[in-house]
Parts: sequence; C-alpha cells; structure tokens
Amino acid sequence: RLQPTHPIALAPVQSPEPTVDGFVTQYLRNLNNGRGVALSTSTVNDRYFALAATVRDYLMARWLEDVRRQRSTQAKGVAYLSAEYLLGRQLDNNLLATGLTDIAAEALVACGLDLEDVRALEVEPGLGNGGLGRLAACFIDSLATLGVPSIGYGIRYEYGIFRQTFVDGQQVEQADSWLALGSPWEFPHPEAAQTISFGGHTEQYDDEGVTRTRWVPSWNVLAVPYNYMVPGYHNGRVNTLRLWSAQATQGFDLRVFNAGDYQEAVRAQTYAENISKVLYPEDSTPQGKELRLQQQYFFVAASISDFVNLILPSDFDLAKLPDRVIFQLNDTHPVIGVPELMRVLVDEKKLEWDAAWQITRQCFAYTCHTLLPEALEVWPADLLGRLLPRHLEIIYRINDEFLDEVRERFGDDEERIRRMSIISPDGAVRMAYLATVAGSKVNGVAELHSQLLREKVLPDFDEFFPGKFTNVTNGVTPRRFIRLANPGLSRLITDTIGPGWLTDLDRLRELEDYADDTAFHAAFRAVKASNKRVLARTLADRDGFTVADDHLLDVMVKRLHEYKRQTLKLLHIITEYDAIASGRVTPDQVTPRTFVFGAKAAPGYAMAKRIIHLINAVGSVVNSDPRVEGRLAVLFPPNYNVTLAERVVPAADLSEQISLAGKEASGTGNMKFALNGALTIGTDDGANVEIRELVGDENFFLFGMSEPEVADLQTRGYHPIDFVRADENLSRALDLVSSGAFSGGDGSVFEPVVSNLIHHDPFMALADYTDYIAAQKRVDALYADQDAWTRAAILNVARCGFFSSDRSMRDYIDRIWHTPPLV
Ligand code: GPU
Repeated sequence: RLQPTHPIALAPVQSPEPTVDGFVTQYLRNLNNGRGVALSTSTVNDRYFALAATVRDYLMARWLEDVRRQRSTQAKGVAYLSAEYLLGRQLDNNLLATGLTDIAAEALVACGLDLEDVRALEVEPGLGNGGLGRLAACFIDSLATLGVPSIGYGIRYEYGIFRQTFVDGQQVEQADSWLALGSPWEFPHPEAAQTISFGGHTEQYDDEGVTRTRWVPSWNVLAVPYNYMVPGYHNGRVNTLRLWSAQATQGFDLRVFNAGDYQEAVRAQTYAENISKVLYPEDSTPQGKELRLQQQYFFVAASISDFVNLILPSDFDLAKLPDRVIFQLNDTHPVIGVPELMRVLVDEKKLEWDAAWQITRQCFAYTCHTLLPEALEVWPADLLGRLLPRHLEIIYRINDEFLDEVRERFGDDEERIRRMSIISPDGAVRMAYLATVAGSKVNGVAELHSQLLREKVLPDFDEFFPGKFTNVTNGVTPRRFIRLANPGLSRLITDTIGPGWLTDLDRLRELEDYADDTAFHAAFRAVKASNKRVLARTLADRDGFTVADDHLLDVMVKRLHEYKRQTLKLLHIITEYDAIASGRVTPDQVTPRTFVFGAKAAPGYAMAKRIIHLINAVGSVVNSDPRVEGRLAVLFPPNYNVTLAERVVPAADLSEQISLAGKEASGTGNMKFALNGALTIGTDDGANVEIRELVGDENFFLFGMSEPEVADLQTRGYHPIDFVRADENLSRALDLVSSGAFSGGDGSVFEPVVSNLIHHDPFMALADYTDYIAAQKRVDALYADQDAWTRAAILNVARCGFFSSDRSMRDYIDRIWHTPPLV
C-alpha cells in the first residue's frame, strides 16, 4: 500500500496567506485556473465566482479539520432536520467570518475591481419561505460560532421561493432560477449518493428462525448531497450544511429514445428529479400534496442513512446512538424520520422493536412553530401507505402501543383515546402527535407560544408526558442582522463599549449608560439617517422609488397572511389619508410617514393576493394625490427577501408587529428591528411579549386585545359590524375602499376584502382598530420629541441582547440537546 511521503502531502491543509498579496495571488489563480479566463477578459460573473472560490480557499483548512475532528472524537452533535434554509447571500457573511473583508476589498482594488460591483452578482439562495427557514439559517450560524458539532440537513431545491413581481398591482410569480449561473458555494458529492425508495409493499420473511418484515419498494431515486460551509464567526470553525438533490437512478431509456418516443424516454427521470425541483411556497399552511411528502421522506431518509451508514463508524453500537446524535425536527416536515429510523433499526439493523423504540425516543426532539390548527400537518393514511407502506405499519404500531399506555393510565376513557390517537378519526396521520409521542422534548418558540401549545393545542400530551414540554424563545444572528446589515451601528457600539459584543450580545446592556448621552444620541441618529439614505439608494436602483429622508419610516415586512393583519395597517394608512384628503386635518398636523411593505403571498392564497393588490392600489392613490404630498407615502417593493431585509431593517423607525394575539408563534423580524433601534408597535403576541418585558412598557407601543381577551370575545360571539358602527373613522375607511376610491371608482374590485372584514374578520382586525389608531397617536407624540424617541430606540438596542440566536442555541443545548461545544 502506498503512503504519502512528500512533506506537503503530510502537512495539514494550508490556507493562502491572509494578506493582500496572498489574496491577489489566490484570486487570480481561481480566475485563471478555476474559470479559465484572464483578468482582462473576465466577466463580472467570473469575477464573482473567483472571489467566492478564494474565500472558500481560506475556509477550507478549517472545514476539513472540523469534519475530521467531529468524526474522530465521535462527540454528540446536532443533526438539524429542516425542509427550509433561507440563507441569504453568502459572500459577505463568509468574508466577515474569516475577517477578510478589508483584505478582499483591497486585493480587488489592486486588480482594478470594486468589491461592491462584484458582490452585487450574488443571487441569494431562497430555500425557505419566511420565518421558519430563516430561523434555521440563524441557528446553523450560531452553532458554528459556538463550536457545537452539528450538521444541517435539507433539500437543494433547484428553484427556491418564487420571485415576486407586480403587474397592475397584482402579484405575479416567477421561477427563482438561483442556479442558472451555478453556485460557487456548493460541493457536490455524487459518489456519496443515497438510494431512496418509495411505493411497493411489505412482506414477512424468515430470517434464521426469526420472522421479520421487509419493504419491497417499487421505485427509487438517488439523493445526491451538496455540502456548504457554515463558518463560525472569528473562531476558526466551519460546520456543514448538507442539502440533497434528487437524481434519477437510471437516466433516460435509450431503447425508447431510439424508437423515437423522446418524451417517454425521459419520463421516469423527470418524475424522480421533480422531487427537489421546487420549494413549496406555503407558509404556515401545509399543502397536502403527494410530492411534498415525497420531498419530506426523500431528505429525511437520505439524512438518516448518511448519518447512520456514512458518518458513524461501521462497528458503532447503535444502542449508543442517543449519546452520539440528536435529530432536531424543525416543525412537522421531517417527522417521517421517526418511522424511518425505526425501519432502519428494526428491518435493516435487526434490532428488537422495543430496543429500537428506546433509541428512537431519545434521538428526536420536536419544535412546533405554529398555533394555527390548519397549519398542523396531517397525511391521509391511504396516501402515506401508498408511498411508504412500511412506515404506515410502523406508525400504526407506535400508535397502538402508545394508546395502550394511555389506557393503562386512564382506563377506557375512549374520548381521551380518540383525542390523543396519532391517527385521526377520519384516518389521517397527525404528524405533530407522532412527533410529540416520539420526541424526547417538544418546544414552542416563545414563552406565550409554548404556554398555549401546552394548554390549548396539546394539553392531553402535556398531562401524559410531564417534563416533555419546554420553551426556547427564538433568536436571530447578530452577525448578519447587526454587523453586516448595520455597519454604522456596529461601529458605534464598538466605539462605545469595545469589541466582543457580537458573540456576547447581552453586553449591549452597557449601552444603557448612554441612553441620555447627548453625543451618543447624535451619533445614533446619524447612523439611522445614514441607513435611510442607503435604503433610499437601494429602492431607487431596484424599483425606481424615491424615499423622503425626513419621514418616519413605518415598516411592515413579513409573509402576507390574514393573521398577521396587513389589512389593519392598511386601515391606519387609509384613515390618515382620509383625514387629510377630506380636509378634517391639515397636512402639517400629521407626522410625515413613509409606509414600507414587503410581503409575498402563497400563490394559492386568494385573499392574501387580494390584500397585496389593495396595498398597491392604496399606494398608487396616496402617492399621486397632491393633497398628501410630502406627508404620506406607501412603498411596496416587490420580492422582499433576505437581501432586501438587510437594507430595510436598519433604516426603520417603527416596526409593525400587529398579529392577532395568540396567532404569531414568535416572530423573528420583531427581534431584528428592535436590535436595530426601531420601536415596536405591537400586540401582546409571540415574542413581542418578551420584547416588551425587556425594553419596558414605555419603550414599546402596546395595543389590542390580549390572548385571553381574544378567546373571551370569541366565546361571547364576535360581530365585526359592531366595531364598524362604533368608530366613525373605521367605517369611513371601509367605505372609501367600497366606494372604489382605490380602484378607479369600481367598488367591486376589493369588495371581497371589505365584506370578509365586515362579515367574518377571522383575525379580528376591526376589533383592534380603535386601539391601534390610539397607539399610533402615541407614536406620533413620541416621535415629535426626538430626544425621547432616540432614548427609547437606544434602550431597545441595549435591552434586546437576549434575542441573539446564540442564546437560543445555548437554551436548546441546556434543555434539549446536551451537546456541549467541542473545544
Ligand atoms: N413559521 Br408552521 C413559518 O415561517 N412557516 C411555517 O410553516 C410555520 C411557522 C414561523 C412562525 O409563523 C413565526 O411566528 C416564527 O417566528 C417562525 O416560524 C420561526 O419559529
């Protein structure tokens, strides 16, 4: 056998020199050898790819070392299973992690290039819908920064979240071909592909005197892993994100092709490869589609097999699996992993059922991200059984044994048995119940959410499994959402309290001492003003908008969903507009405001799309009415995404977090805004509750019903019309929409929105309207006193360090995972 002898081959992997010269050398090598072009003939895309490759080269030695160490120590790690990772752009983040930003900028200048031009080429991987996917991205950033052994598993969608455009104010979706020019950040490993099976039937067979079950599937597909680096911040650590891409096991059928049936020749291939073709653009509402279940099983089965068969040593004692890994289920999408691990342990590794169940119960933990009953995934048993017959058998057995235990505890309380059964009365598999029964822990994502989860969604399970339920309040990564998005504020913070806060965000508390410091006030305000100019430039370039620089910037960015109540925000805008346009107040009596929206609607969610149309319609009337010119403006840039968020969040003065209490599990945008010095106007919902507790009532504009008040009104009977009658401004605003004021005189266009509000209003926007308007008056009053406003904004920054996703990760580690950092 040959062994390496050359000294270079024996040495650890070398990084390029972290100097401008070193960077230039490596950069040109990548441009010439990697892209096959000379600097003089290179395109911007070549330049971007070479730059990304160079940053990668600096990370490579650390990555290879971390992968080696995580395997050699066999320390317990986290396998985060998530159908979504909303990563945002990678270049800046990876430059920041390595501390190479300035060197790279100088090196490019030395090559006659501008970093700004090159970075603009990057298309963000939009492999997620919204909060849930972005949370996963923040978590893997924090895990790498804490040095916790972990791997993120997910799907490499060929098309991510759709690109949103507006045609006549209405949303039109376009395919997000983020891979059209290739991605410089991924490392495909076709040799490590896993075969994933579907369909067929199960049968019993005799295995040396033991009767066993085996699955005889009818078709399969290859799962090809693509690895991505997840660098920690300034700690020399790099974790791995592994996304699976579907590839047909057999390419096209040459015989059929030669016979002239070209479509038939690739049919099987197309079918298989559809699995990772596109992200489902649903947010908080599962689409019961077979393809979606295929996606879920595809990536979870590939991940479990990857971990068990490739990452673990071949002689690993599977009874010790819980000491080696925790599979974290990011909502119910990966819950099919529970029966899959059972199948692997029992059918493939030939463990006894009880031993396998012992292991499985310790290897999973489940995070729930919603309270909306319609968002809890269920799969019709016949569909599941057709696609995954063995898994359905396993689920039935898990359920039978679980219900036996329930009977043992509670006797034949058939009502309770029906309530707790993993299989619903109409024969569907309740994935959240399966996850709860199997998970070592179940957590909600904010205090209020976790409490309601226990009390209202899963009370029987809370009673049955004492200690299983816990809370971990969400967080956001300060690297991307403070340091990268808001360099001005970051500089000011470092100048004021010194370095180190970016990985120890509680230190922001030290800023409290400057809440009344005149010089600090001035610097803080200058940062906000400068961020507004940056946003103005971005929106001018991207959408041709003009942004006034002396307006209060009032921002509502999040998915379009009725429970989030963009209509309530719109009613406030219409009320302000109506007051001026009708002459009841003079323009100088209102605070000049620019309202910014960002929101995508699920393509099949008709009401959400109508609301988008209405926002645009109100915007075009308000923006062209001379009576409110210079006073009110409505901006709705299309295609809100992570890249735009990084501009919008640091510029905002006011953060709109106005969901009906009890509906928003947590929210994470709310945290990003507060950390960037916006004040929140919000309901007592999700993590708003904790934000308000931390920043103090006087630094938060609370309004609306509390969750118990909502529940109470619901029981008493909610009649939205009563609220219309009680508030003249509200009835005027609704009348204005009905009259066609925003639709060229044709009142029918938005009639469905108005009548839905007046007759149903499932999320009680009208009930909270009056109090919302009153809270907005308090906003105006405080804003009129710029010192008072600035003080409150500073205190928001100083007191929100808790919302670092580093803290969330520590909580998961302490309460759920027990995976200490690898030192
Ligand atoms: N969330 Br369920 C999503 O973004 N998508 C989903 O399918 C489900 C939940 C969000 C919650 O709505 C939001 O409140 C929370 O902050 C976020 O997940 C992360 O936990």
